[in-house]
Amino acid sequence: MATLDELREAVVDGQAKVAVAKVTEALAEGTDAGTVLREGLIAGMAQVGKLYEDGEVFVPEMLVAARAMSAALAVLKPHLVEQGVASSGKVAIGTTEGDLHDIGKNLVAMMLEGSGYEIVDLGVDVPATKFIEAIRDGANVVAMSALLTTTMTNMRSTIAAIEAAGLRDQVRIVVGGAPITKSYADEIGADGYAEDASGAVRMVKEVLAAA
Ligand code: B1M
Repeated sequence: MATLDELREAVVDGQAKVAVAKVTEALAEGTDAGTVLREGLIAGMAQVGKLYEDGEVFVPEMLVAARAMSAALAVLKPHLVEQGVASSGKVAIGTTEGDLHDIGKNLVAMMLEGSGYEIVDLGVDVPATKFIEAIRDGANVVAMSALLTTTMTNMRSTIAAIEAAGLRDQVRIVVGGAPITKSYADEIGADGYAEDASGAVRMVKEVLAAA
């Protein structure tokens, strides 16, 4: 079986050590980091999501798969640097209030960090007050991630809270996550939307250039 198939399987089975070994092996074979990410890790996680939807796995299995993915991502991180991106921003990033999914957010944070941006990682389940605090501490970009249809609405209330605090013109706001679309981002008054982590790097660069 090809290394990327084995990697995908290790994520689905939640085998962190095997996933780490397979990432190392794939890189040693000369597979580029983006391919390892997309065709190994993200493809494995997508499979877990499908199995969960079909009632074939449950929350504990999703959790161990997520741990395997995070362990493998840590090994991949130094190889995921976007090249040639201008860096002049302090990005406060977090998953919206009520949302505990952090793999996509971590990936976005790591790509931005690799591109030279200063990252303030606020973690998961982040209330608007924490984003506001980060803006007052000098963040000029707020990056919000949401994976649940029930928590994506907290992006709108966070933007409203930033506005109410009189800070909206000091900060660019970018959003993303599986249920988010460009039209939703426009509707809630975000400055940018990206579908994936590489897109987020391009988006942050664009919104800062337009500021
Ligand atoms: Co959850 N979960 N989960 N889960 N989980 C989903 C999201 C779900 C789609 C599964 C399903 O039903 N098929 C579903 C949501 C349904 C919905 O809202 N419509 C779901 C559910 C229902 C739940 C619970 C409610 C389950 C329960 O308890 N009954 C619960 C909620 C907990 C909570 O948050 N309050 C829950 C819990 C969990 C675990 C804790 C077990 C675990 C998360 C562990 C962790 O993150 N540390 C988990 C997992 C692993 C998933 C799936 C399987 C995988 C998510 C993931 O990490 N994907 C997911 C199914 C799926 O996505 N197919 C699912 C890989 C990651 C790289 O992709 O996060 O999409 P993603 O990030 C991408 C892009 O979206 C984008 O870039 C990333 C890289 O390409 N992106 C951005 C993300 N943020 C961005 C920000 C940007 C720009 C781009 O700019 C700022």
